[in-house]
Amino acid sequence: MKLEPLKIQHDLVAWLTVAGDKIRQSLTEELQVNTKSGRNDLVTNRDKEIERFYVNQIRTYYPEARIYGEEGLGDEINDLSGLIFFVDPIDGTMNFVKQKENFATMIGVYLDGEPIVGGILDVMAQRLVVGGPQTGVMLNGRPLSKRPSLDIKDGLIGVNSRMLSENINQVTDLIRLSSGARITGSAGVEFSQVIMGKQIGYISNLSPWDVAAGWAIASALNIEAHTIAGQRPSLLKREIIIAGIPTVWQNFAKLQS
Ligand code: 2AM
Ligand code: CA
Ligand code: CA
Ligand code: CA
Repeated sequence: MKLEPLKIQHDLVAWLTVAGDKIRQSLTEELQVNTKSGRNDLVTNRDKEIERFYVNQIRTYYPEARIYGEEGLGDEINDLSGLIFFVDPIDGTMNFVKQKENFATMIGVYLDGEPIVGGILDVMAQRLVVGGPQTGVMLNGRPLSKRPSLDIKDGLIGVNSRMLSENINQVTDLIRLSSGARITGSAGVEFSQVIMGKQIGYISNLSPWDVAAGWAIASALNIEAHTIAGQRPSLLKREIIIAGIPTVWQNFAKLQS
């Protein structure tokens, strides 16, 4: 099989756009909301419908690929071999239910664990970032360049509210060094902020489908992603991820030692 990153990128743009249209059009329809692991971990019928749409598209156009989807309509994934589509149909389901904004739909594509392309659509802002190491990065069709280096004191850092309330020393210390913390409640929107240069970093406890799209796009810019131990994301389990321009990890690691 010949890999064509640009073709995959075009397909992601098409599918994310259709999914975004579907989600916005159905906003006034009744939503069935259920809990998963706890009262703050929600899933709706819309999450499942959109994942089903992506799975159908991927199975049709990339039958050799495997699918790692949050809502379980894809495959069971225990290793990263071959072509894998990581699918998060609605990222920020709590925001989708409560705010009707600040949520994303996203897909990341990897070959043997290496980033190929990712796409994140902020559904209500209609802001689409897409790209990867071989294709470059676009924001709504316009190219984005590498992020300039900034001092830690000159940038905002996104975190998730649970991590802040758990009061992990390194995280609160890092926030104190920065221009401040922002809590959006959607990993996709947070990664987009870093990719667009509106935040220098994002720290959260994330599952593979939360990380895959953002990391694939970010790896085309000078944005890194590390685990607490300084390794690259495993893409196989939930783990704390520190993403950002290099100064974010450098300062985080210094606080650790
Ligand atoms: P989700 O809405 O797709 O589940 C909220 O802080 C962010 O963390 C969202 O991107 C959310 O993705 C993600 N997240 C990951 N695991 C979560 C969990 N167990 N409960 C709530 N949000 C979770
Ligand atoms: Ca979820
Ligand atoms: Ca998610
Ligand atoms: Ca989700």
